[in-house]
Order: sequence, then structure tokens, then C-alpha cells
Amino acid sequence: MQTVIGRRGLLGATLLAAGLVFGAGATAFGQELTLRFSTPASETDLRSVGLEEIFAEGVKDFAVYQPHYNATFFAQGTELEAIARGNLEMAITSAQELAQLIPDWSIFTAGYLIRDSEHQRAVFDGDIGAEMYQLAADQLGVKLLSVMYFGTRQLNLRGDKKINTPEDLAGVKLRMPGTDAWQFLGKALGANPTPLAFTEVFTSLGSGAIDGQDNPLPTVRDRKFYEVTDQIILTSHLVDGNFLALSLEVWDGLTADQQDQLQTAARAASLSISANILAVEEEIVEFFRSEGLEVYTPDVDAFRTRVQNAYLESEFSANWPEGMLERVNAAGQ
Ligand code: KDO
Repeated sequence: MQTVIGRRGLLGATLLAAGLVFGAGATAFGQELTLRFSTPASETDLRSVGLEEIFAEGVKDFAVYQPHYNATFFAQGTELEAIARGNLEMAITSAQELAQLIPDWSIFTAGYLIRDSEHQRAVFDGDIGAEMYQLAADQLGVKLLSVMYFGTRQLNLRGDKKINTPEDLAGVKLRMPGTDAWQFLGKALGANPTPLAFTEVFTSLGSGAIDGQDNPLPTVRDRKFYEVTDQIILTSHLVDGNFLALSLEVWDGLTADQQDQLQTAARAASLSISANILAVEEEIVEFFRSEGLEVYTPDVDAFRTRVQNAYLESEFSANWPEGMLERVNAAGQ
């Protein structure tokens, strides 16, 4: 007979004895569990759709998934702090946001490092991901559940000035998201980066306050940036990854079975979202051409060389964990 009963076991036994049932929306402690999720993305974004269809469904026996879109709940870039303070349960985060708080993460903000979505998965589903996720748990109280491919970032500009090399971007006012890592990438590409929240991009492109922006092409379509720009330059400068983030405190309050269900739902949603984004990227260029945009491939080698050198010479690289660059390069090979 088992003589040692953990705290959770004792509590569970007490609740059962009191006739409480762990029904829908309830944790092991019998309370309603609402997973408030905040994102700057729209409700039609492929990530939003996948999470509602797959993640919400997978956790519905013990939690209610409550998404908030278009940064109406928390401003872009403040979500990790909100989770750490217990004001939010879930968000989609990025290496750029994590690097702001944990410098080791800056390696994953580097342009032309991750080769494609398969390489991304090989990196984050293996030892490297486990180590990096642990840093977020230890230092931020944030549990990173899974990586999802967000798409490959391309340049999207107003006007008809042809862009072939980084030099052609000199003086171009390129909106980049507001963290140091993003601004550095804009500079490394040769542009004049300016920080702006995602929800402001459409209006600022329309008014001409900025000359362009960068994002994966499914996002360019979803947010209708193509309506206020003239060209897409296929630099493929960043294979972008997002991470589904959950409060560690919430995670720790779940039973082992609930943790399993939640982790399984997060992974299933991330795999499906990644596959959908890849499929859309394969056919989307024709859509932009039919809308009258110029879509072309520049001298990608020139961009790659300049960007990679900029990162290697940067202050960021001093914070990269020893041997990590080699491990990332070797992953999946
Ligand atoms: C953006 O602001 O351009 C960006 O694409 C950056 C990403 O890391 C991510 O935050 C994304 O916005 C949001 O999820 C909105 O799509």
C-alpha cells in the first residue's frame, strides 16, 4: 500500500469526498479555469483559427480558452510580463520578445539562421528547445508549450523603386516591431528601421508615414497590407517562429493528466498551423500578382552575407550560449 500521499493527492481525495466533480472548466482544485489569451493578431489569422479549432477543443474538459485579438487585451510585447504577473494565462510569443528578457534567446532573432520550417522544428523539438524553454520557465515563470512556423518574412514596400541588394534599402523607412532585436534586423538588412505596433501598420502604410514593413506573406494578406503597398521583395530574411506560452503557475496547478491533454492540444494545434501556413505560402504569390503588386526575388546572397556578418559582429552574439550556433546549424542534418 502507498503510504506517502502528495499534496495534490490529499486535496483531490478531499474534494472527491466532498462530492466535487472535475467537470468542464474545472481544475484539480475544483475551480473554473479560464485561459485568457492575448495576441496582436486578428481572429482570421491562421494561428488564431488553429488555436480555436484544435487547442480550445483539446482542453475543453478542464479549461475554457478565451482569446482576445488585435492587442485589445494587452499591447504587443507586454504579454510575457502580464503572464509573469498573473494577469494573463496565455499568449503567442517570439524569440525577439524572449530575448528582451533573456539575452541567450537572441540567437534565434538572427536573420538567415533557421533554414526552413523543418529545421525550426528539429531545433525546438530537440535538446536545444528543451534548454531554451527551461530558461523561460526558470527566469520568467512562463511555460513554452510548442513552436509554430509563422512563415518566412519578406519585404513589402510602397513605391516602385527596385530593391536588389541591401544598398538599395538605404534611407527606406521600414517598420519593424518595437524590440531591439527587430530594429537590429531592419538595420542589418540595410534599411532605416522604425518601431511601430503591429496594429498601426496598415494605417501608417496608407498615410505614407512608413515606406514599408516586413512580415510573412499570409500575414500580408490577412491584414490587407497589399492594399496599401506596391511590391513584395522575396528576401526570405527570417524563418519566423512563434511559441505558445502559458503561465507556469497555471501549468503547475493542473493534474498530470490535464498537463498531458494541454501539451498534446498545443502540439497538435502548432503542427496544424505550421502545415497550413506552409501550404498558403506555396500559392500566395499569385494572389499578390493578381492584386497588381510586383513580386520578385532580389540578390538573396547579398542580403544573407550582410545580415549574417552583422549578427556575428554584434553585441547580441556575445550572449549566445557557447556552441549554440554550431548546434543549431547541425540540427536536423
Ligand atoms: C509583427 O509585429 O510584425 C509581428 O509579425 C511580429 C511577430 O513576432 C508577432 O508578434 C506578430 O507580429 C503578431 O503575432 C501579429 O501577427
